[in-house]
Amino acid sequence: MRVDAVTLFPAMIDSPLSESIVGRARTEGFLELGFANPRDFTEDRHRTVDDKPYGGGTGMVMMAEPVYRALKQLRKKGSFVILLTPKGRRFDQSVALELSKKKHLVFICGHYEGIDERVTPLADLELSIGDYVLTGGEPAAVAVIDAVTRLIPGVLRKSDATVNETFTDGLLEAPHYTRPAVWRGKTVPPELVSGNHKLIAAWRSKLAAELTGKARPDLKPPQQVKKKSRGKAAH
Ligand code: 6GU
Repeated sequence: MRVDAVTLFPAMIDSPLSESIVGRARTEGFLELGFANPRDFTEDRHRTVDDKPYGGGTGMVMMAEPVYRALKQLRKKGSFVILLTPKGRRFDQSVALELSKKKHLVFICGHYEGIDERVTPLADLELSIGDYVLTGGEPAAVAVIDAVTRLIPGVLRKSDATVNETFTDGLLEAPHYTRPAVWRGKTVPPELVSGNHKLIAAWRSKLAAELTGKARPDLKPPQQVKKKSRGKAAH
């Protein structure tokens, strides 16, 4: 997958996405990450990218033209353009899964008080990562690109690693444990050391349901599809 970001601060995205699994995905060619800096698309001596807001108020607003030109250079046929903004659709695992199927994503990162509203129609989707205010779209881009990259087939070594995980089935995951079996007097649930795979699976399902009910009662597991009754239907 190709991903580009329009940002005044490319290092805020490039650096965190050079580590760990996403860093490896980049060196192995699963993810190609590029940047366009609106500052490089200015023509005045000071390379101006922001100005005072019309109507007054605090802070500065990113000007439309340098963002437009940066985007114009990056956008190809089939590109999907995402504007990162706190007023966007809330990002979640289902959005990550949709985005992981695209060939080319372009993220527009606002900074300062935001971007001139007239660039909004250039985006296919406005996206927010939650109800709080960041200094800019860059940390949000990092979160979204991370969540999307690990869903690209081949990025995670265990092919089923994204199947049973938190949120994919609408539940939180059961807790994990590793050695030692007794740590500072605390033991591991006996089911997990039983060697009985059915028992382990049943324990994990039960714990996942309990944990979700306690920690995130707002997360409703998908409705079980009712089994069709056999033989009695008219067709
Ligand atoms: Cl996408 N941008 C900013 N600046 N703040 C945010 C956000 C995005 N998502 C949540 N807060």
